Amino acid sequence: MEIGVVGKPNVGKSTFFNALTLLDVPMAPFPFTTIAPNRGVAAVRAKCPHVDLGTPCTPGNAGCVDGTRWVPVNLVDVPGLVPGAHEGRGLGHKFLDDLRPADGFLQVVDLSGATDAEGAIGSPGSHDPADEVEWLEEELVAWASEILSRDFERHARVAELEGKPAEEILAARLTGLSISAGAITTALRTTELDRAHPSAWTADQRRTLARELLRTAKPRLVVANKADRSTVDAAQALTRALAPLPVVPTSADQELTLRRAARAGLVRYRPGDASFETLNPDRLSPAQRRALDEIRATLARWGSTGVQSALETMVFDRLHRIIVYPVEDETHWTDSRGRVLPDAHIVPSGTTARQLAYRVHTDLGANFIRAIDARTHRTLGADHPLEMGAVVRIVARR
Ligand SMILES: Nc1nc2c(ncn2[C@@H]2O[C@H](COP(=O)(O)OP(=O)(O)OP(=O)(O)O)[C@@H](O)[C@H]2O)c(=O)[nH]1
Ligand SMILES: [Mg+2]
Repeated sequence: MEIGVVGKPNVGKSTFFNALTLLDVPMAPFPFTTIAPNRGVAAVRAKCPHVDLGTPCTPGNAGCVDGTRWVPVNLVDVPGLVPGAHEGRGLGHKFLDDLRPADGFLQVVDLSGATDAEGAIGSPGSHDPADEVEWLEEELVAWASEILSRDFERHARVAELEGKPAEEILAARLTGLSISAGAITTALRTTELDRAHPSAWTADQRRTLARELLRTAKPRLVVANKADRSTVDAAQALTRALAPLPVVPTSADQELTLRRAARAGLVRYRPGDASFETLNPDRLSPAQRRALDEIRATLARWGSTGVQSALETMVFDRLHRIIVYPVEDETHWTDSRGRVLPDAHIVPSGTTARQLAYRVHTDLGANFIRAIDARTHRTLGADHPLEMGAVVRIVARR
């Protein structure tokens, strides 16, 4: 699972990325600080089933803190896009190719309205963050449409002669873009293109198709950053303007400060919390003290810094992912080596018992007999869709 962080320059994409990954990529108050994509690992929270079991877990891939499992999600931060990037403006848009495998995009905007389309700083409120959401979509559409159109007519003609359906032609053009066959079928249906003659589709028609494909296959969420410099009214106005696109107000800069302070042992704070506790007041400099006071004001106004919640809203609400735990022993919830609930898998909602078996190991999928819900000890058939938090034993032929 991978999520791309996109937006115009200087809105706080790298700060947001650093806050979630605790990496240290460059951030600065001017545009084009990031010139090549950054990759890192963030995490989403899920209640660990060990709480229900009453035995501590032995986590392998996802850490467990106080009954909360932190399940890894890949995050990619890219350079800023400007209007006309597909024509080479700013840093262009070639770097978007690094987002081909992304399952969805988090678009960071400057809620305080103090940065123009190129990322230059102006006075607060001088720019409407709703504008950049519109043109950024056009840039993404231009990118996807370019990928789709590369040598399209020639490939389409050959495929038509071989009697291949339009779906197959598109799937071949879009390899690596992480767009499912289902999404392609849906987009074709919505656009009502002549499926029998893809080679006759105009550039405009391919663009419409690219737009539909992005809409179905790459969900977006707007991260309204720099909320510490803005108001709840502004966030509500942006939410109304962009509906039904979800908007989550954040203060990435403050989340980063809190996570780093927690790592340094200065505060007790867990990402997503509504408050924090100062641990060693004597060790704080006056500047640190002021920063923490400002953060307290943000937390009081917004409930949290919003950063963790933006990621989780994307993963759970927009991308419909669930967390499931395969085990080998249905009583003790252990693997063959006696580790309790070792692996947390993040999978699309609707994933069946057999599909989970395939994810764990191809052999396990191929030799699947049945699964057992370790909570209820009930048998689950191959096509049984799993639920959030399911603990599952897979029974396979040896
Ligand atoms: N007030 C405030 N400033 C922030 C926040 N997040 C980031 N910033 C500041 O915004 C500036 C730009 O941050 P970056 O993270 O470098 O922005 P970016 O979008 O990655 O910029 P490019 O890589 O140039 O496209 C820096 O000075 C950050 O400290 C925030 O939540 N509140
Ligand atoms: Mg950056």
